[in-house]
Amino acid sequence: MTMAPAGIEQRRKLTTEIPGPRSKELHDRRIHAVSAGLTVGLPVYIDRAEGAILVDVDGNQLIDLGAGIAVTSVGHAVPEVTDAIARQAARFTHTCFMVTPYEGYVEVCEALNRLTPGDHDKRSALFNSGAEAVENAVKIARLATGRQAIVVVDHAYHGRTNLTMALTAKNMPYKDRFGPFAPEVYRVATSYPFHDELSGAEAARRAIAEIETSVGAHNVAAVLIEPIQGEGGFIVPAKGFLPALSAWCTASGAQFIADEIQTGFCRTGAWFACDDEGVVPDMVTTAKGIAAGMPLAGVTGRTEVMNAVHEGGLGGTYGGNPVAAAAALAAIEVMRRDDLAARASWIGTVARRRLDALAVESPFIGEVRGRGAMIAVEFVEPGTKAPNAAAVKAVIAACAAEGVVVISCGTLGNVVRLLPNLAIAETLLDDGLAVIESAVRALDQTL
Ligand code: PLZ
Repeated sequence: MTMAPAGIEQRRKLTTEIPGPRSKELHDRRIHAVSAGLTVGLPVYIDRAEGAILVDVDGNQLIDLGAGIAVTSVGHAVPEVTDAIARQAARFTHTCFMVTPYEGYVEVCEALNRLTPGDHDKRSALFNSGAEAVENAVKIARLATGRQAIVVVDHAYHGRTNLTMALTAKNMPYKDRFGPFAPEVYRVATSYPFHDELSGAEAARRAIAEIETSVGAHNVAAVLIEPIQGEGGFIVPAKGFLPALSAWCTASGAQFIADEIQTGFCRTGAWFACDDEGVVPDMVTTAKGIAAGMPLAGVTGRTEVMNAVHEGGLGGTYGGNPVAAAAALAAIEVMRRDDLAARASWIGTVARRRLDALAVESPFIGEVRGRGAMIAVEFVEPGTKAPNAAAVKAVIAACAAEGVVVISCGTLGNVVRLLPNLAIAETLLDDGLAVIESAVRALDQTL
């Protein structure tokens, strides 16, 4: 069985203003049906998508430079993935792996054990969402070490469930008035070279001193960190920071947990961001890009840690759902076959060349950074390093009006991030970058 390809031309095309009349109608229905607690990003309602093009209900074709927050890394409606989903959906959609298991779950775990950093013996467990994976990594680390303290860093984002809210740094909108939060979570300074101007070794010394003073090494079950911080602002730590923290964990008997939920699966030019400095985490959490949009997440760790858990200690009704597992296996095969890690690096080179030139020209750009196809532009008040969230809003709105979907991040809302799918056509990437350039050049007039 092969699904007919949607055949959407990989080209930006606007037929109405953005949002168009049908989108406006749907938005009105949404307001009367959906909780106001959910963010309204760009209120353009999507009808179908292919590659890097979103087609809205008014027939506009938008360039997707967000990939649903680093999820559809192989592209939208990739036939290998949609076929795998359709085939598996026709065979069976659910049994519950804990009741009667199936091969797809085992095969995804095999792939995670093989692809995550390090060639030691590993085991994995599958869940539904990134937050659920992080929760389980913490459960396992606590059980395996017999310790309770979890160390996280400034600007961290790990999810919105109760435990992961505690792990996440930013109050608004994630935590405000949703407490009380889980105990035994300790936050230390991160490495943010643009602002702290510290080397990786210096930033690690500062973080480790804070841990040893305020927590005590022997109390630490795990240090949990995103190897490149995502929601917090695409913060790339200075070289040496992650290796030093990882070495400290090994020496202290704590688990070093890399949250690769946003950075994983080829996004940064390697299978995982930790590969860049040869860091081998004790545990890795994955989600997002693993399954091309189907909900799936994983925890992978050393066998002795993952197997320290008593039988029945881990689970959930849907975790490792067979349809999501089939999508993951197909997506992983596309990444391998098409070497999407190399393509991510190429995207980074192309985008950085143009954005670096733009930064020279625009006083609103403080820094362009990132790795591979995880690219960020931090906006500042001209002549300072003070955050400029208004510039970010203006750039994103100008891009949206021209049919280019880009999203923001940063604890202070001061970063534009690009997360295109890794197979995006060169013409679309160029067109998208040209729209961003015009939006930034227009800031002088709008701000
Ligand atoms: N860890 C590193 O990036 C999800 C959040 C969107 P879930 N990031 C997008 C929003 O505003 O809710 C994320 C992440 C890292 C964990 C998570 C959580 O993953 O699948 O959203 O639960």
